Amino acid sequence: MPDIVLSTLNAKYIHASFGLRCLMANLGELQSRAKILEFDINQRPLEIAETLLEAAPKILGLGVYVWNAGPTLELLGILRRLRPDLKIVLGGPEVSYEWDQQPIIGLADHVITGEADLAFASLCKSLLSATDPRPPKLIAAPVPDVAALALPYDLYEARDLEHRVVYVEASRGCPFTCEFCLSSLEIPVRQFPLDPFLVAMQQLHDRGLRRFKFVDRTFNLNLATSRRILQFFLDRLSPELFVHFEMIPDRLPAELRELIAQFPAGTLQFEVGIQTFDREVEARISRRQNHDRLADNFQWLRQHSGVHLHADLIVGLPGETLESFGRGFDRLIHLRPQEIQVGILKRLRGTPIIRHDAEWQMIYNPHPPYEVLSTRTMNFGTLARLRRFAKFWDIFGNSGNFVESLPLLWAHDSTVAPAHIESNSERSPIGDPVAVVPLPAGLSSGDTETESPTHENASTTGSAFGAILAWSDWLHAQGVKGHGIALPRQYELLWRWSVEVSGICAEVFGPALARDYRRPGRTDLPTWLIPFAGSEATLRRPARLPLRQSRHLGAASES
Ligand code: B12
Ligand code: SF4
Repeated sequence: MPDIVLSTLNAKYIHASFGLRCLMANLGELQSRAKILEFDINQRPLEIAETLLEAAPKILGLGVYVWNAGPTLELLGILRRLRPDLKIVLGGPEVSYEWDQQPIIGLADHVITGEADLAFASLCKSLLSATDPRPPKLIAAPVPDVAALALPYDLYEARDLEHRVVYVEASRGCPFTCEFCLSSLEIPVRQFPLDPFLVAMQQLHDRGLRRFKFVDRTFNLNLATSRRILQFFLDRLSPELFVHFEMIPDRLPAELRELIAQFPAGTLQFEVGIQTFDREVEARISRRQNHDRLADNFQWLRQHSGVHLHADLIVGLPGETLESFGRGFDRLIHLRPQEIQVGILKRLRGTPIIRHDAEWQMIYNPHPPYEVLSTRTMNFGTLARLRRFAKFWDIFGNSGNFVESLPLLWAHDSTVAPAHIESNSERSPIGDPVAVVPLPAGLSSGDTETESPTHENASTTGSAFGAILAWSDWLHAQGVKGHGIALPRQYELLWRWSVEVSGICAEVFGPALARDYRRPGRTDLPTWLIPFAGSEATLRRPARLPLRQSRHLGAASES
């Protein structure tokens, strides 16, 4: 039986906890007396408690994050009652700030705030030795010298390497000060010594790992380090290799471009935070970015590299309006990232964004993940609408399932067959409720979804944002929920909205939709789409990459 159990509830099974492995790696001689037991938030606290109690540890260390704060509180309630003698130690970003307001703290024996790689080991030593005086309940971990830390990579097991997202880090901290982000508090930036780090990457590679996910906040900060890491992977190219980095968007000097350009399409993924394009909002939340350089870098990446670009925008920042967010979304669409993640602002514990609460009437949900509910410039209804927009955009835009057909929703009239425009002078731009084309034979009429879309956004009609918002409003009006929509139904819904309701030409839309359906290598086709199938061979996605990325890649390689 282990004396120490390190545990957490990950966001999903596929996410391995990197933080726990860091603590384990630095336990020194106590490591042989410790064990990691990981769970995910879809498991029931009662079942988790059963597994933890079976292990019968003396000390239980639990990693608390915004995604697991609720179930972890429930878990602790159970454990406290059944094992009052168990020493419970909490740590992680969620309990590192504003602990005095959290009921979970009352159930713990000790809380270590900040980076606890070394502090957890010291606490365990004290708790397991009878001689030491009782350590305090609240322990602020001194910022560790990362050069002195033992690296955790050999703690990834074979099943992690095969089935889970494996996180790695070459640096900690961020020099920027975006007020919504916890990393803005983690200054200064500290680099792990590069040689031992690359040795560890080599060992992971030797063990078969081909998908590396870097958690560094700003990978492209230190040019020399970024270059060496990129060169490391360039020297180990293989069809399965996939490397994810988080980048700042306005820094991509020639020395980095030269290496990036050498990677085959789909090998690199860059997650690029844009968050907002509104100058005033940016200044208000202390975020600095150069828009011209950002646009130039995006254009270069799309034209000269095969990098999969995943860009982030935030809804609900103080002072952001529906219109300013829409303009930002359209601007980003023009920069052509393969994915745009639309996230709702969260008021993370410890972040300075709260200084705007009074002036911008920021109201947040009191429960994790503390999403914004209403602001002076976006009321509850608007935010609810944008939350749906984000979900539907993810299903229909980011999924890569509709790369050819979806843009027709906001495309110009040039995409409509000229003969059709002439024969239907009533046809208006996207959003007009003109049902002009009958259902293709075989498409079940099922629940009739031919109501008019809402038209609150005349000002945004014609833009990608306006088009997707109108589509999202319509889906909502049909009672469609933003999850669990079977793929054939997605195709059917998109057809109905585009052709029946919005009046897009069926002869243009049908073939595009059929090609989208077949792009990932599907050989079948819904019967109602068969008339539009054409004779071209089925388009196959490259099988080696994660599904989403490969669908986008399939589309890019055809254009
Ligand atoms: C990987 C990751 C994820 C993964 C999940 C990983 C998992 N295990 O399940 C995914 C991609 C799903 C994810 C999602 C989200 N994430 Co995230 N994510 C990260 C990321 C990039 C890396 C975490 C990591 O490994 N860090 C490196 C390790 C070394 O640091 P660490 O985990 O903090 O661990 C140290 C300390 O916290 C402490 N510690 C940790 N565990 C324990 C346990 C004990 C007992 C002790 C004593 C100490 C301790 O010691 C560790 C070593 O120093 C961080 C940013 C970052 N770079 O840290 C954000 C971060 C953790 N995420 C964050 C957020 C806000 C989110 C989202 C809400 C974002 C969103 N979509 O809006 C979602 C929520 C998902 C959901 N379902 O609700 C915040 C967390 C805020 C909070 N209070 O928890 C972070 C810090 C980003 C930020 N800068 O704001 N995320
Ligand atoms: S949003 Fe990105 S750049 Fe800004 S503080 Fe957070 S990690 Fe750093």
